[in-house]
Amino acid sequence: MTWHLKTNRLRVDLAGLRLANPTMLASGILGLSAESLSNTVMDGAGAIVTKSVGSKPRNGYANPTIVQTSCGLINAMGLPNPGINEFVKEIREAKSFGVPVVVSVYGFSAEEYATVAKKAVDAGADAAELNVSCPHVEETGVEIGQNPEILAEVVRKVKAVVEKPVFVKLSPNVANIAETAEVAVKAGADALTAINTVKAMAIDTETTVPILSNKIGGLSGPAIKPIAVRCVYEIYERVKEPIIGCGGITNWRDAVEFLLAGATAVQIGTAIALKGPSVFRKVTRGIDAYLRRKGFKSVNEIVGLSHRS
Ligand code: RRO
Repeated sequence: MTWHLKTNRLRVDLAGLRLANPTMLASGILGLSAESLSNTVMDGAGAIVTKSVGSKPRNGYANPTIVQTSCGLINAMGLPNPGINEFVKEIREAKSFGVPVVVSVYGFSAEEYATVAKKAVDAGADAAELNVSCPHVEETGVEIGQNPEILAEVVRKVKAVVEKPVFVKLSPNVANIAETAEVAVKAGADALTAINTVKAMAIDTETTVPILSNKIGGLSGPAIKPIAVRCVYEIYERVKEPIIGCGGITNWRDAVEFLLAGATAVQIGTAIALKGPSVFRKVTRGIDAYLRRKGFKSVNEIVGLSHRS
């Protein structure tokens, strides 16, 4: 049985997607098999985002691909995925869970992003989230998100072939994230996800060498939450399109902070790895209790509220 707190207070409209509550599974930690997605949905996620998928299968980097630090995780998975042709089966199965399914897409060219996004939507995806922000795979990810011309071309090419909402996941590893957001929106993005991981590394003091096989990876978890809140706040001041907050959310208060900064919904990733999928129902219950305590009738009333002060 899927758990959902059935109240209108928590419903959100995210660029046309209807969510029973504003929590979403972030791309990455889970999301390659329909089975792992299903556990998350049963624990109350309002929507799910899959692991990033590309045009061809990819093994990703050698181990170690993940290291736990005192304030979060650093990963350099290297985009492991089975390729979109294989992945369409998982998308079809995930559709049966009863929540919107967002497929995270990457490519090495604008054409590749468009081809993969179209196949995902044809298989039933309710939206595509363009990963233009992976911090450590060459010629995709942040190399696209940091270049306004290429970013705009990617978004335009995807929008030309996909009739479902297109989200763009932004990198914090840029000089001005609001400017990048504006480029994406002008090219047709329907919503923005902020943020992907922050470039980071860890070194083993005994062996004296970097721990990850790729040496550099992306930091997620509580350490990046204040960075992510600032990014959402800055984007909200610049664009009208909905923002999905992501980065270090572990409890309801973190989620409320993102909503006040301007997020319409929030994505949770690392907290699932650290605390398990029950985090969705705890965050959802906490948001609902906060709204009731403060006298708000809908979660929408607090989106961007911090800007009015
Ligand atoms: O697969 C990864 O190594 C990865 C990706 Br695609 C991403 O977008 N962000 C991240 O931290 N890791």
